[in-house]
Amino acid sequence: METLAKTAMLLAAILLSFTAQCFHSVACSEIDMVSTVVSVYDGDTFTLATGDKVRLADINAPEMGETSSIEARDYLSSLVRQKTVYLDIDDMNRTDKYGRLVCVVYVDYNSTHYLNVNKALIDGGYAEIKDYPNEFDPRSFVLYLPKAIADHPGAASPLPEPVFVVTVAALVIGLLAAFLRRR
Ligand SMILES: [Ca+2]
Ligand SMILES: [Ca+2]
Repeated sequence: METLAKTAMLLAAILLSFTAQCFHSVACSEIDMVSTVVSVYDGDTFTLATGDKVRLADINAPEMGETSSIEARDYLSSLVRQKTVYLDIDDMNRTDKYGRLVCVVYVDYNSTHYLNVNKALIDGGYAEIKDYPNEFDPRSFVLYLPKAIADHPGAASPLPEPVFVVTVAALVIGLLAAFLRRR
């Protein structure tokens, strides 16, 4: 009986951590705002048609005046200027200390995928990873994000539905409680 209870407890713990990961991955690929970019300041900052300034999350491009700063700015400009951008805004702080929206930025890549601009700057060697405290983990960035996942989190997710995982976890915990009561 004790072994069974231990097994059930272990199962419940695994399922709960898996559930947390599901919610995390869903939260990490949401589109919070759609706008157009009117100007690009440097390799990690631009201005939207709404007047809001955006700072790309968890990356660092050279400041203007530093080596390669023009190349980084021009590359970011080629990806976003006068284009529609899909912004995943940081749910933890929303803006940085300068009032800029902290975002993972997506642009249309093709009919099925967005391009992750933050990741494109890293992969192109124009910016480096700087993992600030926010909702994002730059190590989990993928270059091409399926639109189905970003627009309808969970619907086309390769992960099991969070509701299903929660139900199974609740069942396991219920069983565990029943075992403990009978001891
Ligand atoms: Ca967000
Ligand atoms: Ca981070």
